[in-house]
Amino acid sequence: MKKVFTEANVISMASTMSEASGYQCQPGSAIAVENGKIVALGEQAKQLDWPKQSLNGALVTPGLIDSHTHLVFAGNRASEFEQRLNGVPYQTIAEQGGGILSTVNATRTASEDELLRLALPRADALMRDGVTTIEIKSGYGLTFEDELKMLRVARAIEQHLPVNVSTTLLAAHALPPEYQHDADHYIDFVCHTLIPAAAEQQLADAVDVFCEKIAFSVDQAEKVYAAANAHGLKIKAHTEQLSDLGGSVAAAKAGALSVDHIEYLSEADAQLLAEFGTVATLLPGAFYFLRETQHPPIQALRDDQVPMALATDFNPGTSPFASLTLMMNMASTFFRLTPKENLYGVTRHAAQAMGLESKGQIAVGFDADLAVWHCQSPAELSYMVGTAPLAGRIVGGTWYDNQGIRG
Ligand code: DI6
Ligand code: FE
Repeated sequence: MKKVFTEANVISMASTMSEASGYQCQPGSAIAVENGKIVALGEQAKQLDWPKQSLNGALVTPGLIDSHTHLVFAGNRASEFEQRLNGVPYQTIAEQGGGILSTVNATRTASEDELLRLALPRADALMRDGVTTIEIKSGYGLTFEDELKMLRVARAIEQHLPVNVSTTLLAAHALPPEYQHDADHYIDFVCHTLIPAAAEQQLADAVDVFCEKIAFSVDQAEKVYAAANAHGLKIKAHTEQLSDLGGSVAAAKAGALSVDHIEYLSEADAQLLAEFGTVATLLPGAFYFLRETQHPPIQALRDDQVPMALATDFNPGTSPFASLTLMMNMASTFFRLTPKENLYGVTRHAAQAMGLESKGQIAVGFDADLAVWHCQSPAELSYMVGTAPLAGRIVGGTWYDNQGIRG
């Protein structure tokens, strides 16, 4: 339960973006952990007479946090991918009952065991990239039982793999066929039946809405946020992905932790996010896979000091990528984010986007969730893809090597 990790080149992220110290390497440092928490750093940690484990001069960052995934689902959408390559737009496929609804059919049919069997290797892939915490959304069930089933599967991942999972009820992801032309009644069902049940059974930490022309309106989203607030659940939102409906500001006003996608966010609304303290989550995998050309208003977000998070959005339709370091590379190539902004985006800012106050930094009192890299500088994490520089992860104070073997 007590251990000191020595010879660590620590990038703590324990300061805001604008203060320099958090991204400065502290070479040859030490991190003392006890009962899953960081209890001492540097000289203080070295002096403790506890069992020691040398990290041999490896780079140590906070464990990476993937703050937006849809990794519980059945089936795949390779044929839809092929359709799009033959010229059919994503929106048209969605309107014809394909898209999200095809994954809904496959997910409804799958048993809980089957969904878990499919989800575990996806979570494992993220972990091999240094991830220690994953947010997982429902949204492919769209019935009472199937949404709760998805959330139970997401929770179960934590029992099978050394990773922290937070769950999000995304029942307002698409209109289920049972409610066709009756979106308001579906939203009533989400607000008055599903959210209370998910909260009561402690299956959801947060609630999310896909606020878009092909999904739910700002008015409908606001009802869902009110129900989430009434039941003590956090709020996240998919907004301004395909068009500018003003959904981001509506979510921020309702207290959303983050607004995600935001390619079509206006610069004026970017400024409002700063006032509400909402995190702007960028999802470059979906941007890339949909061959989107509209860029999120990065410079406005930067100027207004809106914290930017970065996530995989791992899902079978628009972002089939289980690698957070690939997203870091894409954020730099597509959005010109710096490696420093990327690392904030997958650690400190990602923790903020999930409301996890004890994660995302290497500091006393924080959870002992760390990623250990065969790297000289943190820029390498955004630079080279597929060479797996991960030496291991420390989850709740316990070491796992890059094969996931506990040490
Ligand atoms: N936006 C997305 O990119 C995903 N969900 C959402 O609201 C797409 C999910 C899918 O196509 O299966
Ligand atoms: Fe998403």
